Amino acid sequence: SGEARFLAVDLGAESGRVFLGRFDGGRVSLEELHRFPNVPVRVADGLHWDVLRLFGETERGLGRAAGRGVRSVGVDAWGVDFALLDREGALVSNPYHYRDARTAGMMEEAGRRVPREEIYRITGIQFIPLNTLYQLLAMEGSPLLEASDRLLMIPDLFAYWLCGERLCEHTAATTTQLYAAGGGWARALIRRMGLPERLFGEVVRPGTRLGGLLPGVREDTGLGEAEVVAVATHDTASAVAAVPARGRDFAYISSGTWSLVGVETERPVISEEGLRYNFTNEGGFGGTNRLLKNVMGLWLLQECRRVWAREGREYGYGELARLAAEAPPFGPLVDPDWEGFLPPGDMPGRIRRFCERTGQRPPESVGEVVRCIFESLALKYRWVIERAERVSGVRAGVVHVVGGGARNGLLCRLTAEAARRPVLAGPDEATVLGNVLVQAHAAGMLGGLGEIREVVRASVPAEVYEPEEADEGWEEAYGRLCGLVGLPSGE
Ligand code: LFR
Repeated sequence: SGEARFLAVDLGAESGRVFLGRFDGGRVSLEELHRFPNVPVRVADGLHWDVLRLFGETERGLGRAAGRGVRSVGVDAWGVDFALLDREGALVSNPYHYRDARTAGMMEEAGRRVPREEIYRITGIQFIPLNTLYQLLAMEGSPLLEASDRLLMIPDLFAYWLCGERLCEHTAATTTQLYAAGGGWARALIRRMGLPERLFGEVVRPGTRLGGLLPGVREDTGLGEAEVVAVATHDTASAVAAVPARGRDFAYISSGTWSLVGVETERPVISEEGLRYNFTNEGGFGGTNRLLKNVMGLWLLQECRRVWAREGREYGYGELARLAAEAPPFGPLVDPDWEGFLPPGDMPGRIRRFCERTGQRPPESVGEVVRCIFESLALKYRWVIERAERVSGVRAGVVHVVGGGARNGLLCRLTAEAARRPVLAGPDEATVLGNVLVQAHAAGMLGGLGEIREVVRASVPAEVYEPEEADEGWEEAYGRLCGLVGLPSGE
């Protein structure tokens, strides 16, 4: 048949999934083959990802496509985290989780070695404690680092375990804050930070064919001829590639554990204003740039839900949205990006304390807490979108919401109201679609980004949320949110 089949592995902070993607030249469809939880493990030296288990589950998923004529496999995952390999390719230790506390104080330490402005000018990357740079500084003097010969980002590690090639893919490498905004490792910066330069190896562009599966993988999965493709391996890069936009006048929100909010530009935008607002410039497919900010996202809700469940109150996400819809609007607000919300912990308690310290009556019922989270997120989206427009010169006439958050009708509606622009929601599986369609590109079936987006538009209808007429409640709430941004509400 004229249909090509691709396997997409998408590793997220909450779960990993394996999909079979079918592409007939005009439309793409997905079949979920396997889904597994991604549960970090805390041991004496810190919080880790269980990558061996994740790889085992990945192989199980891939095995479900045995005998189905798969052309290639692509892996994407969250950014900034990495594996260290020794010179024979063995994993030196279990990768750390970016929410591990060891990076405390490391942004300041980096600034003592190279001034902040200079780090920004070289890399264009936001200052956020989870970056690879700060994780590596925290490992200074560690015997693990001495034993290491190569650093691979999480998706690079999986590609290596699948096909034996130890290579770094561009979009994931940009998230390290050790990569030059113009492309390539920032070697002088790496040296000035005192980090071992040998760790940083060859970089490939998204859409590069890496080679066939290792014999062991063939045996474990029953997949024969499939090859491995380096897709846009940073999950957010895959998601943005699959935003069903026409033209350039749009903002996007890639909405999952994080909300990545920004615009697309032709090249990195590095300016004083960009630095002041701490915008990041991450690499996209086809040489594009993603000018965006990390907004804390549904993490706030995920952690509340985990804490409530521990107290014996189990809520599904649907139920939480219903309770929030019934709660009164324009109650207390938080800055979702307050540092104190970053680590795992008692999120309902932190939200309560944030409100108390900023002179607001804290939310009480579960519905009020969720409403507070959703309204705070929607207003922070507006804050970021307006500043992204200013910094980039892009006019965001519409906001595309992609990822799991596109299924959250209440949050989409609140976003349209708060941001005073139409929201186009979907696809919810943008990351997987981006992964599959970059493989179709590597197979020679699709040209550039414009064609990829055309396929997404033809395959998945977007849901439209139009904002109502200007609303005083929202304007008042936005003023309050602006007053909270950047306040040190430290615990
Ligand atoms: C989203 C994401 C973000 C990155 C964060 C941490 O899944 O990849 O883009 O900032 O996770 O890696």
